[in-house]
Amino acid sequence: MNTSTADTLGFADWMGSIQQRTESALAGLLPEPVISPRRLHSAMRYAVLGGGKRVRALLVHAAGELAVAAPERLDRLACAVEFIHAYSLVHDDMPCMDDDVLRRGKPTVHVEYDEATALLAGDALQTLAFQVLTDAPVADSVADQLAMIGLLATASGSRGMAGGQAIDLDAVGKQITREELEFMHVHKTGALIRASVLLGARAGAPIAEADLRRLDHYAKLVGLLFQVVDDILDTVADTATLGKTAGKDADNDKPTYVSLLGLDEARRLARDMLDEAHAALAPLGPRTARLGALADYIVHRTF
Ligand code: GRG
Repeated sequence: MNTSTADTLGFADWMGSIQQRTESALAGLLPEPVISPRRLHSAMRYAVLGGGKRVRALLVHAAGELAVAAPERLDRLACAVEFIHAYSLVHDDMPCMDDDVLRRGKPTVHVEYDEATALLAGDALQTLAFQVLTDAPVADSVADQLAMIGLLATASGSRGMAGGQAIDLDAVGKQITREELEFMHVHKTGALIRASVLLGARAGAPIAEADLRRLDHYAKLVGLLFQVVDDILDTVADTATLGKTAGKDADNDKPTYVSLLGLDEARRLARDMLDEAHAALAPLGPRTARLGALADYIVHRTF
């Protein structure tokens, strides 16, 4: 699908087509399971393929369309972000962290394979994410491409997602303030979502600084919004719908937006943040319709 075809699609069809092309791109970039070490390659494919909403890939493409970026570049960026995301889920589910047995409606990687394989599959997915960003152009200059690789590294590392996960583990069983909860989620969940938007936006024609700041504000809100809704769903949805164990946060005595604010206030916060996300996009005009629709989807999703 080229960009002009993408322009003519309604949101649901566009979303389906990006999810499909992301699945194919991921399958093409992952090592085949017949290549040695077979068990590790099989576990990597199991962790990544055949599940997941591909929210981060959708954000890469929606932001990339704004910059009229080549769809092939966006596929590569979307895959890099989805590989990092998949690695984080594999490690998060392990007994040393959340100790969960169900993910995307199937047994978690350490249950289906074993703990050592899950650890290695996560490690290898993380490095594969960076390898795919060095194998082909995703920007107009090498300097821009290096900056984009740096952006993903920062978003994934100790000052981004991994740091947020460390704060999350430390918060178990503790009373924390709303500011501390927000700080944790801006890093744990928000950093990679924010990176998805910024990478897409930087893959094509230059976008004015002021517009990039607006997109960044939108991305920060959407990252946090994603987590507020995740906390609500963890409370109100069932395991079959979520494809992961419901009520896990309360069981693990983890502070969440629902435990801190209550369900009604958490829902109100999600509505307010959604309004603010739309307001951040408004000055950029109708070109941001898909980013706006994605924010709506993130709030109204059921899993
Ligand atoms: C292990 C370094 C490291 C980090 C783990 C992201 C994360 C940090 C842990 C995941 C735990 C969790 C359930 C966080 C809530 C938000 C979140 C990332 C949910 C899962 O993302 P979705 O809903 O998953 O986009 P799919 O399966 O649709 O891709």
